[in-house]
This record gives sequence, structure tokens and C-alpha cells, in this order.
Amino acid sequence: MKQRIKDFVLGMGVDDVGFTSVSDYHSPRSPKVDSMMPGARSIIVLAYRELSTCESPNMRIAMNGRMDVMDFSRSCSYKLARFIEKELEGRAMTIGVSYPMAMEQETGGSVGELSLRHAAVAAGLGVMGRHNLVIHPELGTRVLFTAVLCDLELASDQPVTAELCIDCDICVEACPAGALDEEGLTNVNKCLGRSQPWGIGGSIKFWSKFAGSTPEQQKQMLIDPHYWRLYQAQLIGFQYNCFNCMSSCPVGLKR
Ligand code: B12
Repeated sequence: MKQRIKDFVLGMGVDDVGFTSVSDYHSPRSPKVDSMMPGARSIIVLAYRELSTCESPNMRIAMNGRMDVMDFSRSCSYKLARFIEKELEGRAMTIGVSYPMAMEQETGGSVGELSLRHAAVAAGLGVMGRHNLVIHPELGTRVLFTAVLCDLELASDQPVTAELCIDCDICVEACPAGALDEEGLTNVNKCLGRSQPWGIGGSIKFWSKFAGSTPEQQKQMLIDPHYWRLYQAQLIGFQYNCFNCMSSCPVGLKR
């Protein structure tokens, strides 16, 4: 059954796929899999290579490459879930690249429903690097994940044991926010301030200032490009303005 799923996934043009049983997935800060899908037994993790767009100095081009993966991966996850339900008589649920995510005080809106990095590592798709990103044996750091939860019993793949991070610290130096200075931890606020300047933090700042401004000042604020960027970011979803930790990593740079 795993081979049929693998053939189906790779046949869609997805770069790699791995399997983990729910019992081998451990992400202490994430919700329990059962709270999303009671009866789920396995997690199928799909891996997609990010294009060279992440190297572009133009952040709209870099973000567009991300949106390509997001669109493609959404369709692949859906097709796989349908394949499981139609052909393999299982139940399946999809987990997307990033959002929607729970927006709660306790987590600061920074914990996904399923931790795709923990799932990818458990599914034998790579190991964590110094940048707190998963490095895939062939795709390197430029890899994104989605997952499909299902009630089929699928054995976990062998974890990757090779040490793929070369400890060059290029990612640490490339981070303009110093968000990777402490090993094993991404400073979320530092990363967010730089990678999503038009995200929720920027939006709260803008609207708080707006609320305390005169009608004339408000008009000026709305005809300022800063507002247009906030508007566009909201329209797109999350708009990243930094890809440095991903694009600077020298591991697995073949196309
Ligand atoms: C919220 C989120 C963020 C937040 C918070 C990050 C965080 N601390 O988890 C912010 C906005 C900062 C962020 C930034 C980025 N993100 Co992000 N993000 C997510 C998201 C949606 C949820 C992550 C989550 O639930 N975190 C909460 C818990 C689970 O994390 P945690 O346990 O606190 O994690 C810490 C440690 O446990 C350790 N860790 C994490 N996983 C594992 C696994 C193992 C085995 C071990 C030992 C340790 C370990 O690293 C963390 C250090 O702070 C995931 C998608 C998803 N659903 O998983 C993408 C995801 C993690 N992001 C991703 C990417 C690419 C980015 C950025 C490069 C942004 C960009 N431009 O694309 C940066 C990278 C920042 C960095 N170097 O760490 C990719 C990573 C792909 C990869 N190759 O690993 C993911 C998986 C999206 C995807 N679908 O592929 N992200």
C-alpha cells in the first residue's frame, strides 16, 4: 500500500514522500493529532523543492515562488487525500504549508496544527539543521512540506541518520534579525519583525496609530505605500520579506 501511495505522489511531480505512524510523531508544543482527526494512524509527508526564486533580491519574486509551491502543494495534498478515500478506502485529512493556524494568546499565533518539521523528521525526510529547518538528503534546505493524515496503518520510514548540517553558520550570519543566534531556538519576534513586516504586528501598529489620528492624518496614512503593502500582504495571506536562512544554506544546492 505504501508503494501505491508513493507512486501516486511522485507521479504528481512531488519531490519526495515519507511515512510516519502517529505514534512515532512527537511535537511537544503542537496539538495532539487525535484532536484534528480522531482515529488517525499515519502521517504522509510530502516534500517540495522551493525554486531558485528564494534567491531573488526582489521579495515579490521570492514570495511568488513560495506561492507557486503553496498552490501546487495544496492540489497535491487534496489529490492524495482523494486517492486514499476513493482507491484505498481510508479516511484522509490534509495539512497545508502554513495557514490557517490557531490564533491564541498562549501560542502567539505561531504554532501550526501539525508540526511539519517534526513530522518530516519522523517520516525519514531529513534532519534539523542549525537554522532550525529540516535539511533533506537531496533537496537540502530548500524544501517545504505538507501532510495528509489518514486512518490507514502505514509503517514509519527509517529516519535519516546522516549529519547533513555542515555547521558553517552561514545561516546564522545571513539572518538580518539575529533570530538564530541561540542554538536550537528561532526567536519568533525577531524573525517575524523582519520576515513579515506587513504581518499581524505591522497591522496592529498601523491600526492603533490610525485610531488615535485625526481624519486628515488618517487620510494621509491610507494614501501611504506602507498601508498598500499591509493591504497586499493581507490579500495574499502571509507575505514573506526574507528567505535568507533558506536561500543562504549551501547544502544540497543542485537544481
Ligand atoms: C509558525 C511558523 C513559523 C513562525 C514560528 C517558527 C517556530 N518557532 O516554529 C515564524 C514566522 C518565525 C516562521 C519562520 C520561518 N518559517 Co515557518 N512555519 C511555521 C509553521 C506554520 C508552524 C511551526 C510550528 O508549529 N511551530 C511551533 C513548534 C512546533 O515549534 P517548536 O517545537 O517550538 O520548534 C522549535 C524546536 O522544537 C526546534 N524544532 C522544530 N522542529 C523540530 C524537529 C525536530 C526533530 C527537532 C529535534 C527540533 C525541532 O526548532 C524550533 C526552534 O525555535 C510551519 C508549518 C507547520 N505546520 O509546521 C512553518 C515552517 C516551519 N516554516 C518554514 C519556513 C521555510 C520558514 C521561514 C524560512 C520563512 C520563509 N521565508 O519561508 C522562516 C524560518 C525561520 C527559522 N529559521 O526557524 C517551513 C520549514 C521547512 C523546512 N525545510 O524545515 C515550514 C515547515 C513550512 C512548510 N510547510 O514547509 N515560521
